[in-house]
Parts: sequence; structure tokens; C-alpha cells
Amino acid sequence: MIRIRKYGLVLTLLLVAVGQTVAQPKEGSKMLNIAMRYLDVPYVAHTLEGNEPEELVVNCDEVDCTTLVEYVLAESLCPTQPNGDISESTFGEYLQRIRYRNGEIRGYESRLHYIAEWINNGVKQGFIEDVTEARSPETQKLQLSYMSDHPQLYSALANHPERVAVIRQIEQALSGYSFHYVSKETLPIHGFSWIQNGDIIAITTNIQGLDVAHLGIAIYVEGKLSLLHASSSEKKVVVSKVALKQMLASNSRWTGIRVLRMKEQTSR
Ligand code: 2YP
Repeated sequence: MIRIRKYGLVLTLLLVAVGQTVAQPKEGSKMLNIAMRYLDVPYVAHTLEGNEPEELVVNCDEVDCTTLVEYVLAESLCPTQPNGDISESTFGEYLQRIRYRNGEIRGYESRLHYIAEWINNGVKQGFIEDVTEARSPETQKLQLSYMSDHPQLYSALANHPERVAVIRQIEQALSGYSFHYVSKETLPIHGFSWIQNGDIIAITTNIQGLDVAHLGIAIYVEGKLSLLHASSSEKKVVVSKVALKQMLASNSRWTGIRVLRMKEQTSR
């Protein structure tokens, strides 16, 4: 059952400000064009929590780093109708496939909580590709335990302790696998030719038991690879004022990035 809470599309003038001319999105970065519409949308954490029984929540007016990327990806995957609209039901179908294991909502544990599994699911379903796997030789091994180590941080676990064992099984099934990434030391301030406007950027972390600590969308600003993201410090969706390399350098818990790209869907 889809509960459409709010479907606000914030129309935002293209970000052109003195000294911050946004690189014109390359043709085809539909992701970036859609993401730009979310600029200034408030950052609100936990919009998917308190959702018992688990059902599909759509709230495009209050986003965190992950739900922003999910809403932008779901909309980008939808075919655009001649009048520019997209079908709400198609949006909901894609969002469900993005957010839930194999696209099936079977309780809280079926939500793809760890980005490593969120990526695996998207690759398996054919709507994203792992560009880092193809382009970067650097790898890290998954050791996931954050949610089962800190159940008190998740209301759905604090209120239902029996769920922790299921989450732990999911963590253990994913752990041990390696994934490709670009370390912060390797990433140039001007990015790479193979990182494009509109790509999904997952920021990897050295936080014990966690693989990724933040998500955003790649955008080149004056030739520097930057990030369009829902910022918990700025409390809204912004384009980073500094390059992604400088963001990574300023946070000792951040180790590098994974780069994912939306795959055009052959219209069914
Ligand atoms: C995810 O956290 C949650 C999902 O349960 C939730 O915390 C985990 C392991 N997963 O459904 C989803 C949407 O709210 O958020 C994200 C979180 O980033 C926050 C949202 C942010 O920076 O705005 C994803 O996991 C993306 O990076 C990590 C980060 N979680 C932690 O740092 C614990």
C-alpha cells in the first residue's frame, strides 16, 4: 500500500550565483536536473521511521541523504510523459524496488538499510551500475554490525528487540565481501572523466560496523567534483560550497567514495 504523504516538487531556478556558476549538466544527466529541483528542501531525519506496519513512505518535502537519492533515482527511472509529467504509480513502483529487497515489502527488515545491499539490489534489478567496480582497483572488505551493535538508535529495533537477530543475520550474510571504491587520497579535486554529473556518490566510512556514512549526487562546479546532497549540518539540500575532496579531507570518519550510475530503462 502506498501512502503518499506529500509530493511536493520544489521548483528551483537553476543555481546560478556570482562565483558559483554550476556546470551545465551534460546532456543525459536527468538525475542531476531532477536533483536540482530539490535544492533547499529541508533535511529531516527518520522520515521512514514510526511506520508500523512497514509500508512505502513517499515524502519528497522532507529528505535525508538516502531518501533524497531514492526519490531522485525513482523519478529519473520513470518514463517522462509527453506533457513532462511522470506517473505516480510508476514512481511508487520504482521507489519500492529501490528501497526494499527484491522490491518486496516484508516488514522493517526487508528495507535495504545498508547501502552495500541497496547497491547490490539495484545492480541485480538492472537500474544502477557500480562504476567504481569497473574503474577503480581499490577495494575494502565489508564488516557490517552497526545496527545490531546500536539497536537503541533505531526505534523499530528498540521497540521490537526480536528484530535484532534478523538484522544480525543480514549483516553477517553481507560481511566478508569486498567492494571497489576510490580512497580519499586517490580522488583528485577535479574528479575523474569517468565520474559524471548526476552519478550517485556513496561516501565510505571507517565507523565500526558501517560501510557508508553519507550519500549524494555528483555535480561539477567550476571544474571541481562537488556534491549535491541533503546536508544534516546545513539542514537542507545544498550543493557543497567546497569540492568533494575537501569534504572528505575534513572528516576523519570518511575514507572515500563509491560511484553508482542510473541505467536507462527500456520502456516496458
Ligand atoms: C539509513 O542510514 C538507515 C536506514 O535504516 C534508513 O543507518 C542505517 C544503517 N541505515 O532507512 C535510511 C533512510 O533514513 O537511512 C543512512 C545514514 O545517512 C543519513 C540518513 C544521512 O547522512 O542523512 C545511510 O547509512 C547512508 O549513510 C549511512 C547513514 N547511517 C549512519 O551513519 C548510521
